[in-house]
Amino acid sequence: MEPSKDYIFYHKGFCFPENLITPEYIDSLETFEIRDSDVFLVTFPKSGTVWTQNILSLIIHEGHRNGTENIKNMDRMPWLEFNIKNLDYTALPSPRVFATHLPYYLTPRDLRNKRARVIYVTRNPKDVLVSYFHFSKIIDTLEKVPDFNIFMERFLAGKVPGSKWLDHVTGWYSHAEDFNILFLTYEEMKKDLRSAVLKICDFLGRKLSEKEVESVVRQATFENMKKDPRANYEKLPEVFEGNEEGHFLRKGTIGDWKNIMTVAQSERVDEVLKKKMENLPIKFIWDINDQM
Ligand code: PPS
Repeated sequence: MEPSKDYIFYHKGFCFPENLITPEYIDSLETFEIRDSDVFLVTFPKSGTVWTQNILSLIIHEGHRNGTENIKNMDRMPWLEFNIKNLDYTALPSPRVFATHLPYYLTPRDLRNKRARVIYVTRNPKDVLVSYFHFSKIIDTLEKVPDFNIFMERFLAGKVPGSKWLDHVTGWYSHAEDFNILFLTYEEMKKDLRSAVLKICDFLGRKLSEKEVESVVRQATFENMKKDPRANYEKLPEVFEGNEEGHFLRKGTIGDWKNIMTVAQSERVDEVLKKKMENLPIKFIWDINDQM
């Protein structure tokens, strides 16, 4: 079962969701004017984007941290390539933060001149795959694929927005020297959120007091984000169906793949990915009880 052409298209070798972006807009991003203070949060889908967005917002905006501002993360930190609300990005106050799933070679040219900062977050691909499968059931812009096995084969073949997981991650890691970039993993954030927050503060050159760091960490836990309407993506734009069954913040853990994948499916992912993953400078962990 091939993906429906109504849901995806390819441009410059990369798979995009059909209704959220045009090839012309993608091309225009090459010359997107960036500011030195900009931060670009880059991920393959379902790798911890919204989580890191929330952490960034809590670090950068005191009003978010102390609860005096009620601005949703998705409004404050828009998607670079999916400008669904037609915002004027030049009118956003500095520092601007953009989220993006773009591969390294489609990002604004000046990012590759080491202007602005990039934070790249990776997650182990089995949890990405399972999260993606569930997400496809609650979002209008993805084709619903009831059979996990079919979704898995599409994921492995790169026939989903974001293309092949391994290409995305390898591309960014192997071009690290072109960017001013911080690499993080979902798993290290889950295992030691405080250290990840401190790494981000350091990268951004932000000095927070001990109390402020504590406040960021507390508000960025899965449980607290789920309750926070600024961060939980429960009221999403019209692209979502308002589906009662699924939540954007679904499980938020490491190793949920074991609850859905059979041994054969897990081996199939290993067969396609694991050998090549050994070349990446990342220590992947696959279970919440594994040590970093
Ligand atoms: S998207 O659609 O690409 O922007 O999705 P993304 O935000 O990258 O990934 C969604 C998954 O991240 C989980 N999440 C969290 N996990 C742990 N702690 C916190 N605070 C947190 N916030 C979001 C979210 O639950 C999705 O993972 P799954 O496995 O589906 O729960």
